[in-house]
Formats: sequence, C-alpha cells, structure tokens
Amino acid sequence: MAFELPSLPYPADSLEKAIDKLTMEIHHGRHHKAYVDNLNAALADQPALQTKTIEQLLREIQTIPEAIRQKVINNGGGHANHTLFWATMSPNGGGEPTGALAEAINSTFGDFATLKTKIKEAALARFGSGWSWLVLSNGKLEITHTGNQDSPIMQGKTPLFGVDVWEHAYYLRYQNKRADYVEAWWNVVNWKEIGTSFDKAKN
Ligand code: MN3
Repeated sequence: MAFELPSLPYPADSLEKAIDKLTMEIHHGRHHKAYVDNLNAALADQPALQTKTIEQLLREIQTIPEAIRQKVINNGGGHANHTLFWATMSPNGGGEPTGALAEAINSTFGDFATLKTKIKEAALARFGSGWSWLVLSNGKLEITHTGNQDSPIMQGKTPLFGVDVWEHAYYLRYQNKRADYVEAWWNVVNWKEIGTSFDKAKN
C-alpha cells in the first residue's frame, strides 16, 4: 500500500456554510478513496514508483510507463487534487487572504474581488468535470482550469488551491448551479493554509 487516503482534517458536517455532510462523506470516503485504491492498483507492479511522492509522480509524468500513465494522471491527479482540496478548506475559513499572498493577489489581479471573479469564470469555463485553480507558475500567481483530474503539477506549476467543479462536489445541494457553489466555497476557504504554502513555494 504505497498511498493512503488522508483523514479529513475536520468533521464531515463542519463545512455546512458551503458543502453538506453527505456530499463530504461520499466525496472523501468514496471518490477520493477510489482514486487512492486505483492509483495503488496501477502501481502494484512498480516498486520503484511506489517510493515516490505523489508530487514526484505527477511532475515526472512523462517518465511513467505508457501502459499505466493515464491511470496515474487520473488517479494520482485525483489523489493529489483532493488532498489539497481538504487541506485548503476549514470550518473556520472564509474572510480574505493576508500577508505576502494578499500583496501578490493585489499586485497580480488588482484586488481580492477580481481574484474571486476570475476563479468563478475559470470554474464556469470548464465544460464538464474539472478544477478551477490558483497556481504559482514561474513564481507568478495565475488562474487556470484543468479537465478531469489533470493536476497543474504536470505542467510544472504549484497549485495553491483548487475548487473541485465535478458534479460530485456540489450536485446534492446545488444541482446544476455551479456558480452558487463556487460563490459559497469562499465561506470555507482556508487562507491560513494557502498563505503558508504560498510562502513556502516562493522561498
Ligand atoms: Mn472531487
């Protein structure tokens, strides 16, 4: 067992300001678990790859044997994306970014409100399943979106947070209203965690 499903860092019913308990339970306990299980199955005959971190596997995706590469993209990406997703939400989340991250957001996008607008635009521009991201690319903040479970790490970028816009992330409460879900997501965003990873990635 190379990779393990991380525990949720808070109770499943504690993000109700944005996401209901049942969605959290299914999303973490079934969807994320399936990515981990399928990643381990794909790597079952690859002991050397089992010792790498998920970030290493994704960064070096072109070196993964072709026969399992798409499985690692889908399930390794799914594992990395969801691990970041849980960590960048909090029952005590919301508010606005602070410190160096806030300064970088203001100098890159103008202000925090514009960042929120652009994240929503990226979320709505993504047709079908995927993610809307704030990433560091060559040391600069950038908003982007990816399809399926494609990780920005495969493009040499450092994801700071991503909003999961697969229907499994929001459909029970929001049905087809993806924009409402993305708007509510700001109520649980964990700026403390994101600011810390920004500081680390910049240094
Ligand atoms: Mn998901």
